[in-house]
Amino acid sequence: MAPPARSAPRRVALAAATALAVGAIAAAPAAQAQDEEPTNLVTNGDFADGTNGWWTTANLTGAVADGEWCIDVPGGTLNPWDAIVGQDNLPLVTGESYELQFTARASADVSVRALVQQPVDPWMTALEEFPSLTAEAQTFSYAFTASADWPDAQLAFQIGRNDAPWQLCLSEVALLTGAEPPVYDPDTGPRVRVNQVGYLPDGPKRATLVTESEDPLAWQLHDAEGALVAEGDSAPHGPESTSGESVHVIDFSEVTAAGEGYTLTADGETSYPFAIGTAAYGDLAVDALSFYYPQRSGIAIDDGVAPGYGREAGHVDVAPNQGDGAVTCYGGACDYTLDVTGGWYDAGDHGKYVVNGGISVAQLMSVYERTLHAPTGDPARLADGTLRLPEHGDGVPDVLDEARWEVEFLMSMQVPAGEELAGMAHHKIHDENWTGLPLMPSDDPQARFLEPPSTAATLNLAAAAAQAARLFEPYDPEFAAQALEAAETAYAAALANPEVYAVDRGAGGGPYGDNKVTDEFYWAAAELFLTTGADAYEADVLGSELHEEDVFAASGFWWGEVAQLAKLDLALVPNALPGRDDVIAEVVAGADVYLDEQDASPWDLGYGANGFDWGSNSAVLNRLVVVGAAFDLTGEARYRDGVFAGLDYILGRNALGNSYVTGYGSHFSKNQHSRWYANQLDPALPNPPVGTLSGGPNSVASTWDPVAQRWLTDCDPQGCYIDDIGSWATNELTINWNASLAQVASFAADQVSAPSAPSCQVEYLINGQWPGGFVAQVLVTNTGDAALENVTLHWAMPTGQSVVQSWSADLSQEGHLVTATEVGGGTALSAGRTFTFGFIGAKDARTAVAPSSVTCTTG
Ligand code: 9MR
Repeated sequence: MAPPARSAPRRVALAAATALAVGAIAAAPAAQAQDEEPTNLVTNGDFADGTNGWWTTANLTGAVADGEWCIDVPGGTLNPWDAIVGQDNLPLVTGESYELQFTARASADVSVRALVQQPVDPWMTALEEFPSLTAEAQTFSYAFTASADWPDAQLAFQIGRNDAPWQLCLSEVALLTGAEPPVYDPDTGPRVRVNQVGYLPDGPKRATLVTESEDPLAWQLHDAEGALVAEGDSAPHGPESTSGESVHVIDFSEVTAAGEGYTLTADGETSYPFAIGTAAYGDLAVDALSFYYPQRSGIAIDDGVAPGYGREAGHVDVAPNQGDGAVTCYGGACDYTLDVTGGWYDAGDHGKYVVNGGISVAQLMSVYERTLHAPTGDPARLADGTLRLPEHGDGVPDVLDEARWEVEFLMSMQVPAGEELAGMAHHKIHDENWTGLPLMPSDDPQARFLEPPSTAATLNLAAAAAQAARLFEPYDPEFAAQALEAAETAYAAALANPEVYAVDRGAGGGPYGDNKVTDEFYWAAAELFLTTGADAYEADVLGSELHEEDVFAASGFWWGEVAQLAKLDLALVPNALPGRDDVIAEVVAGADVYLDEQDASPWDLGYGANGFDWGSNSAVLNRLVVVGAAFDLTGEARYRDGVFAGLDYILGRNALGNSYVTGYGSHFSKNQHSRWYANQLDPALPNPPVGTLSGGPNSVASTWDPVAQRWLTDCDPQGCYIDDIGSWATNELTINWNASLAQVASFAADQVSAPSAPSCQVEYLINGQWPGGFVAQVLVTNTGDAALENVTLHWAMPTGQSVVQSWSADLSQEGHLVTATEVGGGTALSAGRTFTFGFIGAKDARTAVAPSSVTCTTG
């Protein structure tokens, strides 16, 4: 990456830094003195004059000796800012670079927070660092460039948040003008960029070579033993805008032999190792879904279930938590309280937001629902006992257990009957003010409040609870009925209050504002239609202005744009909507657009032509969800291949050579912004669990967070990312982003083996229906040359239908899945022959439809 372009800095002599900021970042090298001397803005930084010029919070005492100020810090404080030493009135000038230097030692190993910031709310920071102090004195040195004129900036060392008392000794503090601007020089690894996890054996295999060469370059693929497996020439592409690099594409798709530890060499560089094989995708699906359990609020996390992540329950009514058991509205806006314990923490913060909870849990439920209906779907991968969560043995697929944790929370956010806006959902619940890092959920001392209800949140609840109702029906009909009632009440309340928009008071939690809710109305109507088949919801689906609109062309889906979720489910979940084929065609056409954009990119990255948004990795993955849906709908291999090629970018084939999934690949994100996976700030805390997605590059990040502001001032979009816990705008973890990863990983995990015996062809006919019933006929034909033994069929029963009585096969149902055995009386199906069986089914008022796919197994 090119160094930031700036007006010529004044050159100064600085003492060499002996301690550096995080990982890949190095402060700019000390420059030679030229004409201008640096000014030290700090008064009495050598403590020659005692503590003159300095202030502390009232809980600190100290003494100066030999130019060192030693301060006794009390234990038992929770926030970094519960104990501060500082100095005010430091004038900062826009565009000027400064160097903060100090020497510090501590009686215990602690990390503190060093800030140069506004002295008043909103306390915007020009510099935020977390130096780790030890008994040995270390000199720290941090450069930054001011992006605003602050005549009265504050230097603050926040030293609270420790259980035990300790002593800090500070000396030689200086804030020098005329510093070299900081340079971000991330470790991008080998210039041969590959998917560091694995390529589909019979799928596309491409790598991207970063090189200035204009001519094709020779490449060699070696196996783990170093044997040459294949070779060829790269295809020059030239400059590419999202990366700011000149690149070539290397295509080794011809190699199909599965194996671990392959490497690709070109232009004198050898890639990180990778597999040809999909084994890792099964693990990735499990890990991406197991991310949610330690993200749960209101329950102790069992270390035996999630090793390394055990912790006390967060936000139950145990001090210092004030608890989510009886939460009232901010500013006394209501006279009731709600028990909103449970749910998932949204992200690295302790807030719980209905809008984002809704899309996240919907995507998780769709992971499960896809396995029911897609031809390659394998529900066994998500069965009871498959994920790292505590509800094993309850007979319910684990992914549904996890989803229920959130759906119940969403339902608890509903305004009670009899109150104003009854049936609406409160937009969010979070702390009065933002908490600091690190802070375990169980240590949060703040009051928490319900924020006002909104139409968007209400419709998110309606959509998610409606989907839950159809998925829980066979496992827990009582809960399914409760969820449906909550969904229908919410939908009615939203119709009665269609323009109640979230108001953000700008403190303590994310905004999640959304003033366009036609898409949420459409989504909720679609889910309610799919679950109930009711005419009123069908009419609302067909009547939505979005039903006729191409909702795929403009952008992918995300928490603020959910119309695609409606179309995806209308296309994928069996139903009798008039004109459903048009919806299916629209999904496929949307996938074609995404795929065309992806194919045009030398990174197979079909995203980012207009810059990279907050959570760009989720945007990339959500587009792949659409491409995967096109595969499920058409069976055309190019869509499946597109999903895998698109995953390359997430897993390391990118400008930074970084896999954005913790624990996957050779070089991966691991310092995501989180108050409790805050290992970067406190070695006693863990990094995020394996399978955690980072938000990813954000090309306007520098307008948002202080770390991005400091380091990402001159980045090309793909490079606007830093694996630093302080960069919430590029490197947070969230429930919605991991849901995107879970959907794509689960799709990938299902492509390992063909689920149907290839020569077994099934036709499923509904031969007649009447109020309350239907008759179905199933024909199984052996299109191959050899006899098929023990033909067994599986399908998911469409919502609203059940088997009553069958003939010429035995039908049994478990969960949603019907299994037909003894087909043809259990005899072998000879080549070219057909078996037929049939059944009478019961149905609700809607038209009975065939399942989306029927799987045939033999042998
Ligand atoms: O993901 C959200 C992104 O789309 C918004 O642009 C951004 C600013 O409003 O907020 C993001 O969501 C954050 C939320 O507000 C608070 N919890 C952490 C979320 C991820 O950074």
